[in-house]
Amino acid sequence: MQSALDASDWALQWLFADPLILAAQYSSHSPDTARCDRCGVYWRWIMRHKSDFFASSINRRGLRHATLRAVAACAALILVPALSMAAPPADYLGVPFDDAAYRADQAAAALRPRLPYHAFETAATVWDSKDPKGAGWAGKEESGATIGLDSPDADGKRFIHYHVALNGYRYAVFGWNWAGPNDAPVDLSQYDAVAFLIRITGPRPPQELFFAVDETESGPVSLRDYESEFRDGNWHRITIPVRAMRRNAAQAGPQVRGFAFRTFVWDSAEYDVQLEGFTLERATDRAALDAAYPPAPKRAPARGQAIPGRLQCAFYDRGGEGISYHDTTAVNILSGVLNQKPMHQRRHATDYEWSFRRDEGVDISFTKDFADLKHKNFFDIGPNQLYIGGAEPAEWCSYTVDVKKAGIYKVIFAYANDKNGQRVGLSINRGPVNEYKMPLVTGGAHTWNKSEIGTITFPQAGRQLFTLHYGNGFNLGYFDFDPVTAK
Ligand SMILES: [Ca+2]
Ligand SMILES: [Ca+2]
Repeated sequence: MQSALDASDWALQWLFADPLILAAQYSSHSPDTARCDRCGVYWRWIMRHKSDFFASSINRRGLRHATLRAVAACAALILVPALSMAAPPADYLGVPFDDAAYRADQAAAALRPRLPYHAFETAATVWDSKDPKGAGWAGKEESGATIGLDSPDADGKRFIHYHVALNGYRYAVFGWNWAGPNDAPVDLSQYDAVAFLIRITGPRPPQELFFAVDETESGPVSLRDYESEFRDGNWHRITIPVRAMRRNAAQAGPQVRGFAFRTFVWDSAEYDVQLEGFTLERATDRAALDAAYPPAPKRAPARGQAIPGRLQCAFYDRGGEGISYHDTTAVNILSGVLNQKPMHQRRHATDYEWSFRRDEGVDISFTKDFADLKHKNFFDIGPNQLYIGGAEPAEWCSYTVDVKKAGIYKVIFAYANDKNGQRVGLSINRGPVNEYKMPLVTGGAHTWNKSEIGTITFPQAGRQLFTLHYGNGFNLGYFDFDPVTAK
């Protein structure tokens, strides 16, 4: 285990380093060690050495300072979350990401015909602005966000009205449930599209707005693909084909009780969203629907990324939130938001890089000339390297890997981390998490290093499920697994 507590190392660093960093480094993450043990070790060390402070006539101010550091570090030990021990559910067999198939799908999507304007007809109204039912809700992370029903206007309509003010790098989610837990939900599989009227006003509208049925039932779909000018202050009718919504495999079925909107802002935003009605529609032109959204071609199951070899962090398995990954923000705040800004669509890249898996929760970006290559890196990462960014505590991704030979492998990691990012964890087949401390704090989320961080043992060859656990502060590029000894 890479992270075994080394008291003397701890003590030396303690005197000179930021206790929060130390706490992040050493907070408990071993399944058999309680967090308080760390505090205890730290405290015992202080007690053991306190006489030294007096004996060497270190002034009381110094001792006070040291004690304050200790208290801060102990508090941080409690506050800094451990690496997640979560793993894919036991019945998940692993659906490896197939990059060649992904590229083929993207190319096919670019050639798909647009659906004709009258492709759908209204079939069911589940929320009516004349007779609204249900209740709204807003996520906890917004500041100043409210959701409610407007007073009836002259036509007797009552709009769902959402107001939000966000200051910098924030995620917001709000929704409306028309059916309670004891009410009958709607079987979405009976319909072909969801439709609603929306108007967005305000001094700083969001760059992107994402829609999902229920809070977790489907992956969030960017509205921009369905109405590019939806932020112009006018009412717009948005119709999203059900086939365009990526179903979340973690959820039970197509029974929906409401809908959710999500936004993410990098700077700040203040806007109002009004919604009128919410309908489910059936296709009037099924041939056009089939042409625009053909069924996925049958492909031979991919074997996954091979070991020995390179494992690309962005090539995590298919499956969705809670199945093949856990991410704090349901939208991809990089591919789906940041990299949709024109200035981030660099000339050295293509849509493949800047939109990579944009409709999934894991936050993915690519190395850019103006961010990653403008300064000296510890190794030449090069442009267009896909990486997982937006890393937050307790996030994880799983990979189906094809282990060619059992044995011990060097773990060589291409990463960037600011001073907060210190550990990653790897586990095989939902087993214990091996933790790795970074040999170098690169000093910036776009300053890249590649180095050996330890070893890992694959006890058997064949297809296996591999889980990567990470905390905040990282950008995670790829792992190389080089054999040390092969059985
Ligand atoms: Ca995310
Ligand atoms: Ca994330």
